Parts: sequence; C-alpha cells; structure tokens
Amino acid sequence: MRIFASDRGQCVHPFYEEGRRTGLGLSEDRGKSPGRSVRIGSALAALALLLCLCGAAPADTIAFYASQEFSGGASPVGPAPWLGIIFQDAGPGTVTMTMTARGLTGSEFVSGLYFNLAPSIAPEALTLANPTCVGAFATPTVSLGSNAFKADGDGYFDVLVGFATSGGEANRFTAGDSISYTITGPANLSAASFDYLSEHGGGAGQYPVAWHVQAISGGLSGWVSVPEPATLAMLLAGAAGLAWRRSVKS
Ligand SMILES: [Ca+2]
Repeated sequence: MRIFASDRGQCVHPFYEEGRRTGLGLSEDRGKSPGRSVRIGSALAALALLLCLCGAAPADTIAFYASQEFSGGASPVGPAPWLGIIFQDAGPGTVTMTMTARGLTGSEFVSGLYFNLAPSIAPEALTLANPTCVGAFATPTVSLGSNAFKADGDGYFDVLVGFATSGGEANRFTAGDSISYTITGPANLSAASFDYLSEHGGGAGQYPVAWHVQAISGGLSGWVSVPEPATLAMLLAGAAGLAWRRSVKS
C-alpha cells in the first residue's frame, strides 16, 4: 500500500485565484468605455469555442454519478445525483480525474472517495498529482493498494481519497466543492482503466466507485454509488415490458 499527499494544507484552485484577480481588474475599469467587460466576456467565449473546435479529437471519458445509497444508511437530502466523478484521457498514460459535490446540501460532506483500477495495473504505479480545487477544503490524502480499501460492507477498492472530517466547511469537502487530479501511470493507462468493479466483500454488491457521505440531516451517514447493475437490469426489463405491452395493445 502506498500513501502520499498527506499534508493537510488548504487546497486552493488556481482558476479561483485567477477569477478573483480578473474580477478586480474589471471593476477598476469601471467608468472607462461602457460595455468593455461585455466585450472581454465575448472574446473569452469565442476563444473557448475556438479551443473546443480546434482541440484534439474528443478524448475518452468515463463518468459515474451517485444516485443510490447501498449500505442501508441515510441518503443525502437533496435530489440525486449527489456526487459525480469523471475520468478523461489526457495523453499517453495520463488521465484527468474530476470529482464534484454539486448535489450535496447543507453540512453534508464526503469523507472518502473509493474507486478501482484495471487488475493488470498495480495501483502503486499510479501518481495522483496537482490537486486543483474549487471551494474550500483541506488537501485530501491519497492511498493506493490492490483491494486494500473497504467501503462499508460493500467490497474492496484500489484507490482511496480521504478527506478531512473535522474543521467545519472550510476543511470538509462540502456542497459545491470540486477537485481534479492529474493521474499518471504506465503508458497503457487510460480513462477506461478506471471502469472496473470492486472485489466482493460480502455486502450490497460491486461498484465502480463509492463515496462515504457524512453529516446527513445533522449526524447521519451513508454510502452512495451508481445504481446497482441488478437495479439497472430490472429498470431496463421493466421498460422493455412496457414497450412490449404497448405494442401488443396497438
Ligand atoms: Ca468545503
């Protein structure tokens, strides 16, 4: 098992700082040519569009969204999905991982993010670097080890990103917070390398990702993930049944 990035420094997003500086610059320009900030905004939008149009071919992206609680604990109070994680190809052996807590509410916070890696790759060969953050929270701890991290009774995962549990909203990963890592590893590492299920641990099932959410409705907690494959299969079967009945009736 390998653990790094354990310093509990404050995680500050460079774009966030940049945005604040830009905001100051624009307010200083007040009283000069009217509509200047609008023109700057349009130019930025055009540049963003240009970058999108002229960029490299669309990279492979794997995304998971938490919409069910699987441990019999509490579900976050707001509407699902509560959390999302996106893995995106960013060059040979390089993947960008971004996790957001857009669906959490109130004091709810994430204490742990668990995910998996292709069994052919040793988790210890990964490096999670350059954590960049939106919002305020302490820099999390990253732990790596094959099937080394158990999410409730559910199963064993290869990567654990552990967030602060004390210190209030300024330290905790709370509503609206977001974090990105640049993950590097062997040359064959890609976004698809993270599309694997946890090892069975004798619990609710196997999942590609799991989050531990705490301070739900005050002091409750729960484990959330994507819908269980069985649930998805039932939903699909139900939809197919409905379609079949409709075709029989008509
Ligand atoms: Ca926070």
